[in-house]
Amino acid sequence: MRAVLSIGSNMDDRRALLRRVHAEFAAEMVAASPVYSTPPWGVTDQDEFLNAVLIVEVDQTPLELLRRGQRLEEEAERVRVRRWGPRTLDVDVVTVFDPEEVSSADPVLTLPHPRAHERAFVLVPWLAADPEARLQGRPVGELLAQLDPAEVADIVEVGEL
Ligand code: A4P
Ligand code: MG
Repeated sequence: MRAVLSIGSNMDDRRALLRRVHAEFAAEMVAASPVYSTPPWGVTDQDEFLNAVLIVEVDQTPLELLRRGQRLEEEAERVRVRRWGPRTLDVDVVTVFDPEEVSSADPVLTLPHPRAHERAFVLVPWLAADPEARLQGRPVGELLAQLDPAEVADIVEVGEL
């Protein structure tokens, strides 16, 4: 199956933490976005994030992929303090194609990720990694056009992964 992963960090050596995820999936990588500096979304009194999107082709189930991401979070010594709060590493599964796009309302793994469509820090990198990207049939560029332009303009490219 093909999966879109959103990775983010706003603590410690952020770029090195994102690179660790990239290294984990190196052999399965279809495309990777550049790295973006992004203002915190949700809880705003915290440091800026670095975010990126990876598109991977894995021989795993969606749940196995989620667990693999969570293992990387644990290896980054992520501590869950509060929802949407500061974190060394977050690995979210944005959506999965197997070969059709998978839908799941399971709270353990909701697909597509329920907030992906409203997050410029997910959509901007995803579109950079895949100009043809679609979420539930809708072009990602179209979803981006519906967001606050100021929010989109705040997603600033800061080099390669
Ligand atoms: N879960 C369900 N569906 C998924 C999915 N598609 N991908 C469950 C990943 N996890 C999924 O996540 C809580 C639970 O969601 C997990 O047990 C998993 O089974 P968590 O990572 O433990 O907690 P969290 O990340 O604090 O909560 P949440 O709601 O996942 O937060 P988000 O939505 O990940 O937001 N601002 C910027 N600029 N950049 C960011 O990367 N990230 C967040 C976190 C907030 N603000 C941000 C950023
Ligand atoms: Mg998360």
